[in-house]
Amino acid sequence: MFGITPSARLRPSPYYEATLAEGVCAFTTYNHMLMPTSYGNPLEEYWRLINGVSQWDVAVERQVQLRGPDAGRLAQILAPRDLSSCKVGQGKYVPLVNHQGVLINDPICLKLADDLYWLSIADSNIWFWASAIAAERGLRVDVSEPDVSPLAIQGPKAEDVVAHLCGDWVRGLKYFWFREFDLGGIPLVVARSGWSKQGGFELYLRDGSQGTKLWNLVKEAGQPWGIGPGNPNWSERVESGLISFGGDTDGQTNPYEVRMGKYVDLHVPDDTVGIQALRRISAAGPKRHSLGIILDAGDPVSPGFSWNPIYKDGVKVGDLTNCVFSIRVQKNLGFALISRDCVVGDRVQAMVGGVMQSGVLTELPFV
Ligand code: THG
Repeated sequence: MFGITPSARLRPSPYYEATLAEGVCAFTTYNHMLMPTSYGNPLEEYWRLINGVSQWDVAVERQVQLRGPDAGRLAQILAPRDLSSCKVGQGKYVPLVNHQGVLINDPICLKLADDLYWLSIADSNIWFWASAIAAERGLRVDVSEPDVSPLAIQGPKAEDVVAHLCGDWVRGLKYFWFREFDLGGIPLVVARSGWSKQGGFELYLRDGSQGTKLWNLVKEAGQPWGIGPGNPNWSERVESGLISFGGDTDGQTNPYEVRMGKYVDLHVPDDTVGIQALRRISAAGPKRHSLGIILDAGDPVSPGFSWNPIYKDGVKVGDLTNCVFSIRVQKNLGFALISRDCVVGDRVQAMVGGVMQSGVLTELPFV
């Protein structure tokens, strides 16, 4: 169809050569990098994630490193979730908001040491944000983007593969916890995490020159379990109700509207960015909420690039922020960011690809 013009602005991942060798055939951009989105066989890639094990180039999940005596202070100033109980070796999913309480990213915060944190970010520039806030508040902390590139291993067989590769200790890792590990000269952080609900691990590679080597070691270790290439899977993530920052959120979305209220602690210190706004929003009650929508149409629909309006009784009540044909449900499923006046069971219409579709609102997740 069309190609990609190489440039230093659009950085390839350390796994780029390896994914080309696997037959990658589509990319998206994320954090000014390329991320594989297809190897040409969607059904095979989907079922490999659901029933087996899949390896993903997710180097685009960049780390914003906070290092110095005030690293923990800065992390808590940036994140409206209580990090005071976070242990070295533990990760926590944290919403980041601006001063108005609007969601600006949803990273995993990893505490590597008392003076060393990583924010493993979604698609927005938190490096600028964190360094500006550190400077304005006069904090003793160095903010940088280190040479760290996650490779995800996802699916019910992922634990067997990672145990085979790194040792049985990985079986004891709790969700979002991690350990530093040297894999025959390849420096890694091994975490139980990943953007699917099928279970798995992420290997944070700390030396970009060894991307192909790591990819091939994982591929080799996974052979007995039929490992193959994949990527964050759109159908699985919608079925599982996982939010995509920037896709399911806009310039007005607060955490309460997208089922992230449980990751906000209103008692964090008053100098946490956005906490005053979140206290107000929480007290007043958010105006929108996220529900699932199941379209009646049996054939896959094409939602296009943008959000699609949702109507009830002819009045616009919200937006369809994504829509995908679910392989397990065999229906078009989507997320509705919609007025709190609309509830589960309501029948609504959504304009998708220029066609008015009917559907019903449901709880999330779907599966
Ligand atoms: N891995 C790493 N970095 C990342 C992502 C990742 N950065 C960007 C993006 N993904 C961050 N977003 C999410 C969103 C959801 C989850 C993980 C990262 C997730 N959520 C579970 C859920 O919603 O059920 C559990 C969260 C919890 O209860 O604590 O796993 O994938 N390195």
